[in-house]
Amino acid sequence: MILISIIVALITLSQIIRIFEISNKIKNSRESDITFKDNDRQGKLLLTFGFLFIASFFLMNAKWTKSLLPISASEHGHEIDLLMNISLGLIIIVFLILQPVLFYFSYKYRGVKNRKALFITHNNKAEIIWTIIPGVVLTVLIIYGLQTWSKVMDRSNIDDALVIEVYGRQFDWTARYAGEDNFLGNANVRFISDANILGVISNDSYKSQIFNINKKINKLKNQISVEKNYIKKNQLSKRYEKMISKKLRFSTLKEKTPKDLLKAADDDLVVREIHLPVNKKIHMKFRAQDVIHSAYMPHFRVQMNCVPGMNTDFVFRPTLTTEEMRKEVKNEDFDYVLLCNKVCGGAHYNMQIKIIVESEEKFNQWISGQTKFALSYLN
Ligand SMILES: [Cu+2]
Repeated sequence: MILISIIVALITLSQIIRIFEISNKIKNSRESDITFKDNDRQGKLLLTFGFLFIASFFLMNAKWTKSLLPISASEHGHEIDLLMNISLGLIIIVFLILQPVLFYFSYKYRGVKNRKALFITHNNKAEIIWTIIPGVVLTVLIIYGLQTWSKVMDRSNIDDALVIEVYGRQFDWTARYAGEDNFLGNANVRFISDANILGVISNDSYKSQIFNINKKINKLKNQISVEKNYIKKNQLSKRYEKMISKKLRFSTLKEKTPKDLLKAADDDLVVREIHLPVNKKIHMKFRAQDVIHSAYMPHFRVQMNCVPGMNTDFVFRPTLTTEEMRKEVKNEDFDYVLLCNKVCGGAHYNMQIKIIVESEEKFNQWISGQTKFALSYLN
């Protein structure tokens, strides 16, 4: 139906143009001739369009301004907002001066009988003015932007920051707190198992992996010793060799991990909900398992890509607790959230984890109730 309508519309249009051409022929005038009546009509149309255009700007502003970023709840968030507001403000001011003038002048200086256009080929003064003013404004804006950026990305004095790892995979997030030593243990994708979804390398996770591999190796050994069929025996031997080299890989990975990092993993806490103490510096480190994800926390003005095989991080300080924010937005059910902001697959839209910002006492209470990584291997 849509296709047919388009075709019919096109045919109609071509017919109208033909009629126009024929009527011109009859009147003995050329198509390119422009009468003063045409000029007058075009000028008035431009003015009308200009009015509607500016009106639509105000209308869209009124309707959609609330869809911009939510209230900022982090220290650097206010600086990013200020930068954004100044840039956007300048653009709007220039827009509101230039656009109405453009349309008004098109109307005011439309072709009228006996009015002749001025013929100006060049004006140095005008050239200098319209080059220097935008040049200076843009330079100031860019320097200001770079300064804000380097302030936001500042990595000095982060030793006292609370270290949290955020781990993305299709389609959920897991967090790991560094524990009492505030030091995260190493992790590797080979160490991932049902009990260790982040692949943390510790003495316990190594032992558990080796235990499972040994079990498989022993089972294969027994199978090989009783197997009579030559082909099957061969297949089993190949699997046996693979298991042996797998075991070797685990040992190498463990040996490569410094002793203090192996220990550092023991007090790590793997959790499915992020808690942040208010007004404390957070050093968030990001990893991904499968594809590129992007950790986005709109209220904290934080977004960082999570890339498999690569470590990224961000330092920020939340300034409003969940309770305070609930009052601010007048919504009892409000919760901070970390969303995936990179289309990463089928359930991307639902890839999120709740964040709770609370007082330091409440935070300590919560974290003392979490299970240390080493203890998760006890049972
Ligand atoms: Cu994702």
